[in-house]
Amino acid sequence: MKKYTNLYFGLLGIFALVTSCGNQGKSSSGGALSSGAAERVYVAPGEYDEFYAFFSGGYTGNLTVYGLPSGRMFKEIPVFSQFPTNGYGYSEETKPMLNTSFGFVPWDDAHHPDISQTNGELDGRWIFINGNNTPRIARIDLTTFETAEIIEVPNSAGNHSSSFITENTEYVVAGTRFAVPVPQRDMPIKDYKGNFKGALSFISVAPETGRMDIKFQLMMPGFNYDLSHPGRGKSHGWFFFTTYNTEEANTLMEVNSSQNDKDFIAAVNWKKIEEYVNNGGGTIMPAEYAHNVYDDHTHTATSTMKKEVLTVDPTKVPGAVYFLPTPKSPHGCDVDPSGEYIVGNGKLSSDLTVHSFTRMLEAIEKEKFDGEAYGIPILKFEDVLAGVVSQPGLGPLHTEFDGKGNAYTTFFISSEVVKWKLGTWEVVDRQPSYYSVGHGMIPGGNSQKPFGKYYISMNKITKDRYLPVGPEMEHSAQLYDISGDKMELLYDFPTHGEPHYAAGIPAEKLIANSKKIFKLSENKHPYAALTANDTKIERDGKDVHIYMSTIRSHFTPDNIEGIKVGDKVYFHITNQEQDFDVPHGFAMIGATNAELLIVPGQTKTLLWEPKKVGVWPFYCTDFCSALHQEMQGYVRVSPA
Ligand code: CUK
Ligand code: CUA
Repeated sequence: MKKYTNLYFGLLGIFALVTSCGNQGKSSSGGALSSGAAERVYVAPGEYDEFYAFFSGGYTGNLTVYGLPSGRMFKEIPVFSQFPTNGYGYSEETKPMLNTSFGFVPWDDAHHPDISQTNGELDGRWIFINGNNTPRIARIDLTTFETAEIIEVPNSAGNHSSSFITENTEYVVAGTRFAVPVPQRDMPIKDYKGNFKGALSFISVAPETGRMDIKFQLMMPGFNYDLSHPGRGKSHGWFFFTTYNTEEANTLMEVNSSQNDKDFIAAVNWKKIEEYVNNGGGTIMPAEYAHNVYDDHTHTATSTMKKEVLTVDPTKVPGAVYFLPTPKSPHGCDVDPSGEYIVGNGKLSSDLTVHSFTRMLEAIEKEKFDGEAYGIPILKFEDVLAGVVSQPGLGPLHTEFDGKGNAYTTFFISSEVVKWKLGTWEVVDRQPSYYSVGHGMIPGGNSQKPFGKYYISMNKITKDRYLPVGPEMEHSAQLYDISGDKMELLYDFPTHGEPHYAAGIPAEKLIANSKKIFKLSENKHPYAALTANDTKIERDGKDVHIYMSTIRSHFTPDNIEGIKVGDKVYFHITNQEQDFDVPHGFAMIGATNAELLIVPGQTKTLLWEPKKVGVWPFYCTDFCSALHQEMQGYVRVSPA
């Protein structure tokens, strides 16, 4: 115990050293900047980037879209958070997206995006991302770049080992970081050990629509499930999860959860469990969770509260789950493109551990076990080990693959990216990162076919890389060219929120299916004003529905009378434009629901509850035409 505590504090000391060198005034690129770097990131005006990169926003709850190699930010896609820029989470149509069993939760902590795949290759249809805090998984439609669906994950807390997907997008997986009582109940915290559960949720994705549904929850022992990765190729059908806190400590975690020499990677044969549940296995449990779906034709989300979930006890399905001992609180869990190697990065280990899928199967076949934990067989470390990358750096976190036999592991404490060879385990290159890198990303790095041209490091500490902007800096990404033998640092660019991970895809795979216009003729919104004749005002008790249209450069109607203090006024605004990229905005004085941004063909609704008598203006917030400043109107509010 002593030993590891010392190692841990020793590492912290080195971390302080490494990060403090950023304080010495002027930054340096580290001397590794290659010649011609500028040319290789330069995308001329009017030209397009080669890749899209989707960065998680961390505590912004959103996703940001960047181009590579330019590092230009194209868009922020609202997912789990209210977004004043376009009224997401404020408009009546989008509020249901943020509904949960805890009520309306307009925020989350989004960590890991993953792009859908077909036959182990990126297909660019959807991107999934997890909400850690109030456990949720979102699906974003990559034809519209809009959040299409959010499903809450019950019996779970700290939905961290998500949202990774299997090679035909059969499942998106969600694993709980915090073990919790299942079902939730009033019980002493000290009774954690042996009583809390770690739910691993397998959420099926419908092949055509992408619609998510929790197929089953595997009720694992109460460890912390940190990260996960699907098997692929030969290991398709398996999923791997790193665990820490196999000590099952519930207090003073930084000491008490770091006692064991090895924690586990849990290998889950989901095909076997799928078969088991398809044959009627498992137990249906009451569980409340929201399922929110956005419809592109009504332009409206609906939220349904589900009442039960199918759970599976892993000890009831022989051969379904094994534990692979892995040193020192492994964080990242990454499977290489061939599906053979499972890399477990022990945060507090000085070596990288690589397991072999083939050896794992052989050991299982021979039933060579080293005891069990809660009825789950533990394999022998030596029997599943493929190799060790010896002393590559300090504080390994995450590994990416270039598809050319190389792996790239981030080291938080020694603040660097280390390139090493699969099979020989030798370190072949290293580059410093500025500073303290978390994840790295290679476009397609989670698939069988990575595009090994660029590597992005997502750095936790920015310090002196940009002009100071007060005590809080945006985070920083760095772009490396990895097409040659050595990594070359090309470029720094700031990122928004706290990107934990990113997913990249060749631009050409998305451009072909990109949607530019919602057709007015396909608008099925119940309050749409599709033609000039459809605009009207309807009163129903205190509710007033205004069917309003907008087209350059006026609102219809633009003078509204007959409204009283205490009314609920719904402005249902249809943008009748049918040109690409001509949105109109709508803002009302004193409205607490932010504003709307209505794209062509769409209808969106702002609820306004007038509090004061008077004549109150509204206007278009998006500079849409030469007569944008004329896009305005008045509402007369009379006493109740
Ligand atoms: S975690 Cu953040 S650096 Cu959420 Cu993927 Cu490792
Ligand atoms: Cu419409 Cu400005």
